[in-house]
Amino acid sequence: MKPIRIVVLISGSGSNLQAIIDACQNGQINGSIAAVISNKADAYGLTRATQANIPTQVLSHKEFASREDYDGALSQLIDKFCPDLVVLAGFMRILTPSLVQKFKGKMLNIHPSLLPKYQGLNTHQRAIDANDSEHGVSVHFVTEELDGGPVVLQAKVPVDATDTAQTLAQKVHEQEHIIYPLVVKWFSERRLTMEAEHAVLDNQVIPAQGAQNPK
Ligand code: NHR
Ligand code: GAR
Repeated sequence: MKPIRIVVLISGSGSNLQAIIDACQNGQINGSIAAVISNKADAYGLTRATQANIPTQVLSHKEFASREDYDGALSQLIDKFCPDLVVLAGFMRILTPSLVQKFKGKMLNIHPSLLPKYQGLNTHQRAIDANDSEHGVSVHFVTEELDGGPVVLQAKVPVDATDTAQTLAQKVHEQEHIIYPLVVKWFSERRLTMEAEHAVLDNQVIPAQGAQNPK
């Protein structure tokens, strides 16, 4: 099977990027990262990419007058690398409907909550404030609805009485680095698709809480 080409979009530390780099290198994912694009010039993930000999690009949203202009430039930049899959890994800019449409079924995001709970930002503090006993992370296909696309896989972590947003984020991160490479592996094996707003794995529609017996 032909290895897939992946473009990863980041804004920050890139620990999920690192997990995907490692999974490409050890053969878990049937593919390679063609480029890493950041909207922030000082994102540590750019250093991680360079260390792995992956081309990097910075496209700062501050240099564009509107979201439409930025996403037009971003779309062209992504296209240069001819990706089969675009992975949002801590990318912090909301994408316009036209960009999302263009990569429909080929764009994944990792969001630090048990969706549909806590769409948007500041999820760890919101889970603590709500006294939730469990929290977690979701990988989903990106659609026009922010954090609203079909869920592929979730992982749960317990919320302890002593947890702060920081300690909870750490626990969630450990799970992120397991589930994101696994989902990209499925995509690389052509087992995972999006059909009519549903995520489909091995020809079965994935339920709202994500795939249940992931392998
Ligand atoms: N775009 C679309 N259309 N759909 C999604 O599901 C998207 C998306 C873009 C990013 C990641 C998302 C997350 O996992 C994501 C999913 C940024 C914001 C945000 O409010 C919200 C959600 C996500 C990413 N960004 C501010 C903005 O004005 C900027 C915040 C900042 O720079 O710190 O774009 O949570
Ligand atoms: C991750 O926890 C991811 O779930 C979250 O940002 C972190 C990025 O970490 N994503 C969002 O909050 C998207 N709005 P990383 O840069 O180390 O991969």
